Amino acid sequence: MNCGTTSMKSSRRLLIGVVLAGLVLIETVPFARATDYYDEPGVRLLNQPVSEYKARRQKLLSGIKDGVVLILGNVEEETGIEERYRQNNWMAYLTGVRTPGSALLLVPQGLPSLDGAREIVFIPPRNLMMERWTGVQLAPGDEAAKFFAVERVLSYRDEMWSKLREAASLPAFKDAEGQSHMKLYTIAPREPRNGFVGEYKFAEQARRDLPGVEIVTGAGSIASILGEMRKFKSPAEIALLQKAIDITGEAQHDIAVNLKPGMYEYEIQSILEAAFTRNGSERPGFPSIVGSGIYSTILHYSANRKKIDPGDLVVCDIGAEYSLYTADITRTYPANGKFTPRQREIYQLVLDAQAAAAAHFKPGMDSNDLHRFVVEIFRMSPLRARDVDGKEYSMEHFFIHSLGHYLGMDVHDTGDYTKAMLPGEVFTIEPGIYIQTEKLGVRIEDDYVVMPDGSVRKLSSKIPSSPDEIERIMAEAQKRRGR
Ligand SMILES: [Mn+2]
Repeated sequence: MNCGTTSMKSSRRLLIGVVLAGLVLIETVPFARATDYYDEPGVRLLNQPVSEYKARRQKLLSGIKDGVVLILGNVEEETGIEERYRQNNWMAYLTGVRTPGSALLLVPQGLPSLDGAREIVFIPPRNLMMERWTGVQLAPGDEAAKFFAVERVLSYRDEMWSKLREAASLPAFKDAEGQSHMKLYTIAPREPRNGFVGEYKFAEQARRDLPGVEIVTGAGSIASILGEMRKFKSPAEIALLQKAIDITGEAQHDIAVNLKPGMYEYEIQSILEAAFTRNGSERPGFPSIVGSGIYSTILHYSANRKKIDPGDLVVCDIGAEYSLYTADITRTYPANGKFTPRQREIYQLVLDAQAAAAAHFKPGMDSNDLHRFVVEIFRMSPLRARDVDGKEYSMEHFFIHSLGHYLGMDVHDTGDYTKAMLPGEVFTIEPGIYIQTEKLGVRIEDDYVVMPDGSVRKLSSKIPSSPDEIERIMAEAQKRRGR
């Protein structure tokens, strides 16, 4: 964002003035209809059936008897100037609601409803002056309730606090002295951290304004219940992940046909992220890693500033996000289109280890079982390399991270890694070997789902990873470029 900085600043000042003027106009305005532009699929609600969201809310509540649940959505900072708005994963998972500044209040069965409602979404009231800047907003009310498939959509935040006070004063929560002992289950950090400041402040205010109410945020609270729920992907979620993976495949293809020595890593980044955007991805699910030469051995290198040299390997660890679900696919390319014999033997070992791990999976295993299996494969290999200490080691010495992770709305998705992996869980297998003394790093990462029969299916099987095929694709592209 280089040009236009000055005008951006003055329009921000203007915006603040307009917002103040607009406050007097905040009220329910009747004419936001289904024909408004933001009603395109995937713009207002995420791309899943509302029945999915409802089922998740019911499942969450099935274990809660002694209180209510309040989930806060993300607010839009600086009206879209600082960064693009993204709903947080908890709110998105339970409602699909994308509206900035929203919240969800849930009352379990067995407790009295709040004026007939157990599922209430709060969204900001419409503000006509603001809408000139942010677009038409859905108003709280019956129409929004129908869209979101909840019983009420009320006004954030005044009505949220009045509903919380109403819940706390239910007779079911009161002791003989009339003091409320309601539990309020929410997701909030102990300290205000990046991205969770609103949640932290909410918990603080709840402690202050709702006397006697116990705010439950710690371990064993809804964050861990929801975290375990999020591990299992429904067919609708797997379809979104598949879309994210396919887009990432397009990006890997564009890397393979454009990569050549003399380019900068950031040029490759721009090519792959263009493929993301062109194919409907909203953003990269995590910072794109394009690491060449020595940086192929640095795991979370994402500066992407180096010039790519002819003999380099280039590790490209990337993932498109689609409707808030992210892929995570790594390919390693020879910069000049051909692996050296040394690069190829390391590459083949990593590729074989990945295939062996997927084939080795059996129901009841956890991710650690697969990790140990791959460590053993590397240990048994006859290959050797020297580390920076001058000593020679077998290959498991150069495999320094864990074999994989759950994948979903977070790239390192939620859930307990010590538990056996079950059908519907999506995870990565990404063995890697990183030999700094040879500036040689290889990582190959694909995305898998556990099938109902307990086998493992590779969701990214269409994205080439065999060294022969990578060399063939790169050679054909070089021929087309005329060299
Ligand atoms: Mn990964």
